[in-house]
Amino acid sequence: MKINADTTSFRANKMTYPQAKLLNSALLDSKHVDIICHDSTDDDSANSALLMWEYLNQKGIESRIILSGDVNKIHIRNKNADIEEAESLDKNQPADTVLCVDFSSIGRMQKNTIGLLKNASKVLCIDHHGQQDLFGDDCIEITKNLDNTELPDDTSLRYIDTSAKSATSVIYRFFEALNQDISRKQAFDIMSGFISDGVKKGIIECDGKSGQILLSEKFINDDNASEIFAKLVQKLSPDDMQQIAKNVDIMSNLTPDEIEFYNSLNDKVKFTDDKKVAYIEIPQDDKTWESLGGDNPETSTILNRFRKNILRNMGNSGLKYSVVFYPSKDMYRLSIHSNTNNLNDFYNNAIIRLRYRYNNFSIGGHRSRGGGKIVPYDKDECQQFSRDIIDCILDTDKESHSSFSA
Ligand SMILES: [Mn+2]
Repeated sequence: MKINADTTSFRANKMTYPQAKLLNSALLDSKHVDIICHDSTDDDSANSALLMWEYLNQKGIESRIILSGDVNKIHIRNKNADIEEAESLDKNQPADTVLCVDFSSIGRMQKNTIGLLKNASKVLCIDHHGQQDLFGDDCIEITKNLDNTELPDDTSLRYIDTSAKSATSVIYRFFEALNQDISRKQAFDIMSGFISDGVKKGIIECDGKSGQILLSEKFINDDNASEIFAKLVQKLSPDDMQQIAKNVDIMSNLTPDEIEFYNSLNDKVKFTDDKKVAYIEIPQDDKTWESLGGDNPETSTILNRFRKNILRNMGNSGLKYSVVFYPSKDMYRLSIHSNTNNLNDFYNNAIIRLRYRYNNFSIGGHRSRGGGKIVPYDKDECQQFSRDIIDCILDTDKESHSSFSA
């Protein structure tokens, strides 16, 4: 069932005691618990799994963590936990209890884990994603911030709070409801998932070198997030916070090849004649791009940093837009930053002009940053696409300028 409420008197979504008790007894009444993370497991999913694994371990319940993707890119404190990669999992293994952490959609499951779910005698879920197609109506899905008095009386083995900023913070609410004190180690894991997802959402910024964590206004105004953050910080040392910031700050953890690629962008950048637009085109068959693993968290962070930096450094000399064109799976993408705060006009113009010219064209985002894509036929079409986009940026810019002077 879905719980919606429009309330302005929100304090923080707590988990109710009956809800926590139901999940807890289902877990403790198990012979073995398989804790499944989502495909391309990230820090939030992995840390959620670790928190639950350690909890079960402490209670004498056998369990293991199943994660997938590039395990070396995940940051978890306790690497001695029982961790298995989904890629090497026996598909037909029977399961006793399955606990899904940080996903509730079949589309986010590594295919080898689906069998476990089907064979399990009990399936539990702790999540914060709105994309929910695994459990149908058989779940509690809290989609809005609720006042304490409005929390649902119903309970379910699948608990999804989409107002939570990370799956680890839903687990925080689980321990809180059970009146379990949070240890420093647990606080570290909860914070790791929290900061990692927060950075992705853009409500937190991290500097791995100084260990600084900057909270956006949006974050501070979110009672649920700021309450959990404040409670976790109390448990952690400045060194802990620095370590977490370092783990999440991708730019501080690049490989030598990635750093070389980042530095090479200065040679690759081109400018339009009027110097308003800086842009980079990475062709579909680019070997370096391929060797770095194509479009992934590292390469997209590098390109993002490049766009922001060049605007910051050259904004005073008239640069208004920075754009990168790059291949991504079967697509050709563009990402754009602008200091004009007026990209909406560009998106609208691009849609009018290019919608029928390109296969699967889409574009959009925020006023200062956004992106688009096509599914191209060949390399030539990619080049044509970047020319069309640049033309569209320049024309839109001229229009806005003439409307100012008019
Ligand atoms: Mn998450």
